[in-house]
Parts: sequence; C-alpha cells; structure tokens
Amino acid sequence: MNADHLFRPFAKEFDLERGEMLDPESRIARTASDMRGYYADGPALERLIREAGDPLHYEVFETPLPEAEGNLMFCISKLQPGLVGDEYFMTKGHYHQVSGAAEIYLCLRGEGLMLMKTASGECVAEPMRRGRLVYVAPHWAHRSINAGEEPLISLCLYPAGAGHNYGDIEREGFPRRVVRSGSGPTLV
Ligand code: PAN
Ligand code: ZN
Repeated sequence: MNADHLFRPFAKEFDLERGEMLDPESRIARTASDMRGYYADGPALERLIREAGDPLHYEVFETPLPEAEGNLMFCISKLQPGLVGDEYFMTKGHYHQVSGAAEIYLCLRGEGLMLMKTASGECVAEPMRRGRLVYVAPHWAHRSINAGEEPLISLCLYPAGAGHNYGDIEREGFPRRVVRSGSGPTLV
C-alpha cells in the first residue's frame, strides 16, 4: 500500500496534573440550557439558567481524527461541579451509535461516578477519582456525574467510528440519579 494514503503518526501534549490537553483542535461546550429535560427538577434548572446566566456545564476537548476503521479517538471530558436542585451536574450520556464500541475513561481530576446502563435496564455505577480507570463495556450507555467540588476530568479513548446516540437515552433516561443528601452523594 502507498504510505501517502495512511494517516500520519503524531503526538500531543497533556498537562496531567491539571487534566488539560494542550492546543486541542476542537472544543465542544454544553451549558445549562443544553441540559433541559435531563434533570429531575426542571424548575431548578430554569432558575440556574436565569440567575447564573446559563453557566457552563461541561466541555470536551479533542483532536478530530478520521473515522476510518482502526483509528482511536481520544479526548478530555471536563465536567464542572454544581447542583440542579439536589442533583449533581452530569453529562447527557449516550450509547455509541456502533453500540458494540467500548470506551475507557481514565480519571485525572475530581470525584464522581460513571453511571452505566444497558438497553434492558441493568444499571451500574462506578466511582471516578484521580487514577481510576472505568471500562465502559460494549452496549452500555454512559453518563459521568460530578459529585465533588472541583471539575471532574477524564481522558477518554474509544474507536473513532463509534459515533454517539443521544436519542435513546433522551427517551429512556437512566434508572438512577445521584443526589446530595445529609450523608453526602447518594444514588437514588
Ligand atoms: C465522552 C463524552 C463526554 C460528554 O467523550 O462525549 O464526556 O458527554 P456526552 O457526550 O454524553 O454529552 C464520551 O463518552 N465519548 O464517547
Ligand atoms: Zn462515549
């Protein structure tokens, strides 16, 4: 095969202490108003949007890669701390469009949970904290939840052609939520 047709090797710098990808080519940002319909307390979300000026919820920093079979996508996911009512800030969550595509989250900073569910309703929560790797197995939808006081930051790795299916989770939701209680973050 002519090597000109191959994607070229490259390297990228990270600040692992701060949990930052240096010079990311792309940044996706979600603010509170992007999260309508996801939290149990809709009025609390509307108050947050109104009173706090639609604050940043989370960001994904990445280097776009060809989706061709074999490439591995890597990105930094950075979720702010905060509450909507009693519920901790979280990502929308998704299945992969190629639902058999797995993903690795290596937590670099912060504290929280990775909530995972199958289409048949089985649900598992794995703690996330610096140095802990969560393996999101094929066919499991996944959502991260920041139950701490600083940003929850992970390095994510998955097949570049996996795609994201948000629609099914928008319809199904996750069977469990993480809320603040007197004894700390609680799965309900
Ligand atoms: C992550 C997520 C990121 C944001 O990179 O995309 O944490 O969460 P949502 O995509 O659910 O809004 C990932 O799981 N990629 O596949
Ligand atoms: Zn994913």
